[in-house]
Amino acid sequence: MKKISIIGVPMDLGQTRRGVDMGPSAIRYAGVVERLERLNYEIEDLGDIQIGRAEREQDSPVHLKLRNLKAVAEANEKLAAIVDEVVQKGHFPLVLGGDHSIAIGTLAGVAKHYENLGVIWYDAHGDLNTAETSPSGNIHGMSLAVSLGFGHPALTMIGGYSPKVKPENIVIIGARSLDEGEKQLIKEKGIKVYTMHEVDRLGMTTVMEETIAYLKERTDGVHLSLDLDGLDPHDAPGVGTPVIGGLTYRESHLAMEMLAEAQIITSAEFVEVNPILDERNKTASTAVALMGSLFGEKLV
Ligand code: B3U
Ligand code: MN
Ligand code: MN
Repeated sequence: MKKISIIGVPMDLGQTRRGVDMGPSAIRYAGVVERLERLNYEIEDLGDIQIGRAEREQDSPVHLKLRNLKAVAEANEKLAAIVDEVVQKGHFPLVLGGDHSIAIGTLAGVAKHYENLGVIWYDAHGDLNTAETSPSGNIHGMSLAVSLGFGHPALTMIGGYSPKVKPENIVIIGARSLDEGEKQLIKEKGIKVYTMHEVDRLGMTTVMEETIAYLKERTDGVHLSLDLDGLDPHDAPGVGTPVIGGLTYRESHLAMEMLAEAQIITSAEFVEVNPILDERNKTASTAVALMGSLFGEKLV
């Protein structure tokens, strides 16, 4: 596929640290369009989706358990519709976040085009919480659960259908901070997870070989949802919830290169870039470099 449509989602309402709404801008500033054009893709930048306002506790009875539910749901409905159109016209949707709550909309737009959409969730976290299990009430920690059909119907029913993905079509890579409820869901549903323990034991080459083989055999398209906090904070300091002991810059490039070689990725999003917490736009630059590898950039 030679045409990529970029969609910016300046969402910061799925968590409580300001600044992640400037993620799309920082990623564009780091040269995403030029980088991909050099690889001979035709790039259409659709600009940014409009995000509503933060809500207050007195605005909604569920606010403390599902922060900014209405605004997050509305933005994701819009995102789903745009992503749906992009896929319909045969372009590759590349979504720039914004916090990880936007995966709800991206997946809602993409998943209806596949019988068995695969998902690679590259993240320090599982994002498998529900209002009941979440320690924070932050929706960015719930987006994968929502896409599996677990959570508030205002979120699970975005795009008019649920679920978007099946548990057996998901691979989580880089996990090292999982809440009790998330661990339970992983066990109950048999979700494939490569925590940092497996990455260290097997090495990234084997992790990706296994991931690719696993997804190739059971899916007809694969969405890459890459949370920059999957990387170690040394390499990606500009994120809202850094967790030490993460995936390196080099491991991440290798992962992207292996995905490019396997030609299995049909949509992608890069999320949680927060330029206010960053060091000289390092995290956005890393995101763009990883996109380069994902779209086929070679060292020689
Ligand atoms: N699991 C915690 C923390 C968290 C999830 N995603 C991020 N942080 N980035 C929660 O709030 O659900
Ligand atoms: Mn995440
Ligand atoms: Mn995360």
